[in-house]
Amino acid sequence: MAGKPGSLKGVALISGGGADSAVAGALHFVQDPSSGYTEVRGRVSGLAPGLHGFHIHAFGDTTNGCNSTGPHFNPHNKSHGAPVDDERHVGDLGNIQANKDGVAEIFIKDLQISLRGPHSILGRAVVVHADSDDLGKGGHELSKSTGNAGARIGCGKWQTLYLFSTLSKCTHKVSLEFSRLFNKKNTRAVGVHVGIAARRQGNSDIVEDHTF
Ligand SMILES: [Cu+2]
Ligand SMILES: [Zn+2]
Repeated sequence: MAGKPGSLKGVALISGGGADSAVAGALHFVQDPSSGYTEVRGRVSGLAPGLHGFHIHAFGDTTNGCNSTGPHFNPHNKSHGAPVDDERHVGDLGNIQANKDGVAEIFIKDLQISLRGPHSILGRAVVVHADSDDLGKGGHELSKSTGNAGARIGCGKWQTLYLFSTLSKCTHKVSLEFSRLFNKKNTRAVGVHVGIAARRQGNSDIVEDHTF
């Protein structure tokens, strides 16, 4: 899907809520223009082993850490649920599972989150929680609103510079290369390097090169 003409793409970098948090990750979102499915791929590290609630929250505002990202993105005024439920927030992506090393490999395909249109998730925030999301079925007073997934331990928002739509009528092949930049202890992503290459007739020219 990644190379399909017209695909919409987004990248969100996840970092921890607190200064000493080790939670870090990068997530790639690609939406197929014909089926509407959005694929989420990536990894988040620095987690406790086990399940962690994973959502799109309403606001791409991290000025007060993950707490300023607001509630789950819910443009249709529904109750919290599982990704497979009809009754769910658009932002309900369920849980991600960290292995014994605290690393969660993520691969999700979802039809409700979209990178375009009036209910686009772009500009909002991706949030990882301390606890598992009960998918609305835990019987807790918070089950129907948050899945009772506990503290927000990591979050990230999209950077508009990373967003582009593959040109469908262009004779160039455009590709993006991302690499993450880490702090000295290698525990926290502090930036990303992006190279944008346009290829024509077998020649590759880096046309843009950015570090954020
Ligand atoms: Cu959440
Ligand atoms: Zn929800």
